[in-house]
Amino acid sequence: MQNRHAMRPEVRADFETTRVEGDDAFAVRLERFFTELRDPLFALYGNDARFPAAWERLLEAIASTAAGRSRELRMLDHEREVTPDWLQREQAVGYVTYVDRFAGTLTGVRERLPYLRELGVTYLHLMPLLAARPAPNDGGYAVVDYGAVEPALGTMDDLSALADDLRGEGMALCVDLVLNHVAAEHPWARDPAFLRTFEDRSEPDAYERTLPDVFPDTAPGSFTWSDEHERWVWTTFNAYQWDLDYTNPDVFVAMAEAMLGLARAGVDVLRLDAAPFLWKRLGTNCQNQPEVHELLQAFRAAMRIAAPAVAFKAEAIVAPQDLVPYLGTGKHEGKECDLAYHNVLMVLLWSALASGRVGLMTSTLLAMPPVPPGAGWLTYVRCHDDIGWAITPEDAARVHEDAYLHRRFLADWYAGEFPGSFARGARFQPDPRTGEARTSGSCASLAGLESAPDAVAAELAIRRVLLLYAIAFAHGGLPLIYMGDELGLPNDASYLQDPHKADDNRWMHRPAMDWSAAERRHDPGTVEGQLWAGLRRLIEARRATRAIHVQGAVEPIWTGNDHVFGLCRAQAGERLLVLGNFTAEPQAVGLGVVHEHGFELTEDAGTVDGRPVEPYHDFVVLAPYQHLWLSG
Ligand code: OTU
Repeated sequence: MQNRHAMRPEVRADFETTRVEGDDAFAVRLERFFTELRDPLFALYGNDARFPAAWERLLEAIASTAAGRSRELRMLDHEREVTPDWLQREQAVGYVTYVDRFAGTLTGVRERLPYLRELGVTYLHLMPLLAARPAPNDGGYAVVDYGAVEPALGTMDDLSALADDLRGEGMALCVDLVLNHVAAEHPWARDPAFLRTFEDRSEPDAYERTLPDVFPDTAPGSFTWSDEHERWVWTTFNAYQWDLDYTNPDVFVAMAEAMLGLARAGVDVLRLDAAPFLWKRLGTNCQNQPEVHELLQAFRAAMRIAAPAVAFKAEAIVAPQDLVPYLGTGKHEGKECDLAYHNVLMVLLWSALASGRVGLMTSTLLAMPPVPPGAGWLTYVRCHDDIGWAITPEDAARVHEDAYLHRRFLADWYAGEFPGSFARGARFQPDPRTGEARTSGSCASLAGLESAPDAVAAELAIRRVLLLYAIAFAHGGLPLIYMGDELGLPNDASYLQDPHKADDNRWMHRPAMDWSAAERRHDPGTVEGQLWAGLRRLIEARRATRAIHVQGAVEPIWTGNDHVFGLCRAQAGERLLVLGNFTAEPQAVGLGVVHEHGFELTEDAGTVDGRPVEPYHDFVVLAPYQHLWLSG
């Protein structure tokens, strides 16, 4: 209340007149989060003549969203306000897929829910599903209408019906929201005030001196000439993805309205695509600017007032010191995103698998800044994007390695070009100047399933997949299963036949669901059966282990064996030790290490891996790629 006196007169009036009839909880939320909404917007737009009208529209959109919430959604708002860790619990397991590639349409997804229920999924992330420009559209990341579903996938009503079904199954729905750019064909792109445009090359050239290239190979540069505007348009990604100008308050409000519309449809989590890029500043890489965090706080506050059940997930694939602020640090603590992708863990898992050594992973994870209270990671092994080998000189120096050489090694290894490599991936956006590249490829193919000449090699590949998933499941975070990994789907070359996809090999790891492979999931004699059973064991192990909770302590440990990763978790008096062998040979760890951390080797330590484990003298011996779970 005390902050009210600091408000400008016209804003105080707004505060007192924004009401939702018969909804006292709304009034409480408005008062609680009002300054969290107002302060960043005043800081960004306070002197902009367009702001008063934009602000009024924003408050109207917030109030009408709240007023339109069904009784059921209001109960959900309340439930999540009293259970703020709903995405952090041991039951939480996510699944990520494209609608069309999984089940054709949104209605098709509804019909496939029994499959997800059987797997144990509680969170479903559907890749971009709003109306997009015709291909090429970057897999839907070039939206023409934020208020409509892509017609080939269904309608807004279908989306609501799916959200209802999911809620009935205890599954949350996450949807992509492309914040940074719109399709060149979007109505907003007709208005130069919504875009960053330039009369000539002088400013673009000045910016490009410090701008990295996201797609250097297929979409070099960050500016595209528009005949329509007769100006250069800012295009961070592809030439048809036009960056929005967030210095304009109308852009903020238009995007807030899009968010609130998805909340109205019953969406539970918004994945904020390309969040780092929202604010540009000359002389910088135009990512992670302080204003981005002001914008995210304001979006968050608007949603908390209108529909507090909805959570935010940041898609920011940036260095740890830039990443953790998306979870709310400093003055934004508790006011930004609930979740962010743990890209560093994902990269380190594949690095350890290729090198067979865990020193870099252990030391880099030990150096990670802690997650702010209340927020959590998303942990994952694969996603729809390439893997960028984000290993810094500081990370490498800690284990006396050379970062550049290690990155090159990983790109070579996962392209299947390094001698002895089991991987069958491909280089993505190679940079001929440095010889570096990112990596495309499905989890199974990168882990050696595609190249396996016989059953023994295939078994090792399956074990590699399960080892990576085991660490992602234990680490602390909401773990995500990328569609197809549960069945070992290999690379898919069919994108090469599609002229709108052929130049983007990320499509090789975006296969269509193979439902005939899925039918083999209960047959233990098949690859599908082994992977399915392995993931089911992991999901059950999570559910039974309270120390898995995201708010629990996460402590990587040195095991005394450079091939075996160790991770301690602790929460509410319960503890977990996970050990993982990253090589194809048996590896021993001294029992002293286990005891020193307060654990005993129990007979059931191998249950989650599915293979027994026995002590050998003063050691525990892990089979190739075996992982052990010890409770304490
Ligand atoms: C995201 O990725 C999506 O995940 C991609 O599939 C899209 O192509 C892209 O946005 C454009 O919408 O650079 O290489 O720090 O890493 O936003 C992928 C965030 C990307 C960026 C991320 C981007």
